[in-house]
Amino acid sequence: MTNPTPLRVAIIGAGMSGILAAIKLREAGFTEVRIFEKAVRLGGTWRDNTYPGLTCDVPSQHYCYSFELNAEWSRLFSPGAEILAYLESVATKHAVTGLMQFGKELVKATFRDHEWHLEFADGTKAIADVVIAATGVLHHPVLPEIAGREAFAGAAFHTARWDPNVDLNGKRVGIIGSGSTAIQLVPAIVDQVSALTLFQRTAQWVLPLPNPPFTEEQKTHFRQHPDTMSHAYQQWLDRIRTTIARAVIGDREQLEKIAVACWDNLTNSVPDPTLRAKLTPDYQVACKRLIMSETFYAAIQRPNAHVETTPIERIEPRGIRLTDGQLQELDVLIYATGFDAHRFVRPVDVVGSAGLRLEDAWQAAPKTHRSLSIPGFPNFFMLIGPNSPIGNFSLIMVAELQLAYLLQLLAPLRDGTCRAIEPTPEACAAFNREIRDAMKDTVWVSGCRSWYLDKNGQPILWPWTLERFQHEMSAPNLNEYAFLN
Ligand code: NA7
Repeated sequence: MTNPTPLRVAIIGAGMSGILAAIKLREAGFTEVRIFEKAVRLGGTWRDNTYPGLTCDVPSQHYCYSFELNAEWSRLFSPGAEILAYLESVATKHAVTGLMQFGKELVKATFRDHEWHLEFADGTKAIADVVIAATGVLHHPVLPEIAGREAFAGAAFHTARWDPNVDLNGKRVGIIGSGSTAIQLVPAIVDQVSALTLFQRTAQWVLPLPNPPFTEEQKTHFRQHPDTMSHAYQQWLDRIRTTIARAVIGDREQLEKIAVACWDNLTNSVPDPTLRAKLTPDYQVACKRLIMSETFYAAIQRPNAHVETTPIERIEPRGIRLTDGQLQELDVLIYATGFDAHRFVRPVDVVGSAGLRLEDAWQAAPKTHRSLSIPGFPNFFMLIGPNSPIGNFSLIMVAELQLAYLLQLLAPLRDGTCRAIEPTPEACAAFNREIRDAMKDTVWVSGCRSWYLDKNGQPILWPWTLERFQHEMSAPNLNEYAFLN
């Protein structure tokens, strides 16, 4: 059957996965594709984060589109600005920037009469047959609930809202938080500031991965022999797949190897027993997202750096008051306090068939069928949704696998066999039961606080191997879906 009118696809978000969706949909012959982006520029997390020291914690030769390998990466783990420039160049090369509408913040999406009615913050509206939410995971910065936050007299901002106009030279700078962001930021600014205080609530395990530059000879070689880039892409994937990715889902031997490497790194790098004790985590390695840094321990031992582990009482105009009564005086306060990774497409008010609101469907926790779709929300799909394999894999690779699955799922809509598709409640419930049962073998539930865990303590990750994910994404099982006319 041939559908006389082309499917209208609305992609929400012009970050890594939105760009990918547009490229692949156009390649597959979809002609009515639009990307609605709330910001004024594409790039998602790589647009929003500009703090000094920002790199991706997945090697660049693998953190890229498999169909756009890049010979120009400057380093093993390239800086954020380079990744943003890469995304811009890929979008331009594949001519999808013209599909983007900027300043379009989706506030409401309602499924009515087989169509999605989209409403934007600027008062405009649009209609689509299919919505793909490519809204990212680490998108909503979290500011800590600490009394007096508004009282601070100096400059204060979240790392994802970096203020380039604040000069850190010679300033007393405080950083709250000790996740990947803080650990990248400390070495980048410590030599610039007069005093740096890291307010650490929880110590981190740190794997000492070096970040060497690629030489001009290497880059020339990559340009002349593109197969070496494909080889490197696959090699990194294999390395991640067989080490950290196995360790976190129950491979004790791999976990032990990583634990030893982190422990050796700490003991070899931090001779002072008092500081070492402060920096020693009291939970299993990789329970929180593992931190990769070869420079943090050296940086935090500079004479002007200090790790503060006494809990924060409140924020005052002159600095941070600790629970022991001490005041740490600061000129600039930086919140490296992470993101709300559990909102997904929310706060968009998504209203499915029969008036079902996503906020209500997800009241207990965000649940999807195979990370992509939700019963009661026809023709609504997500990329990097709940329970995607986000732990240490390249999210670009993950999105590529999901998109290949999604394209197959869209086939009956496109050829007019049906007008709407949604997963059955039974299939979705079975998938989530399996996920929940498998989580008990993972390191993420071994006893630590992390952004991986939802409010019920359930990880939002994929508890199995990459091979299983690749297999499941290779073709949809159509028995898991309802096809509506
Ligand atoms: P993370 O990894 O969520 O880290 C946030 C940090 O902020 C973490 O150390 C938290 O301590 C700390 N935090 C949060 N709230 C508070 C309060 N109220 N008081 C003190 N400390 C607080 O975010 P990142 O931006 O570093 O990294 C996010 C991801 O980006 C990362 O995993 C990579 O995938 C890239 P806690 O550990 O909860 O005690």
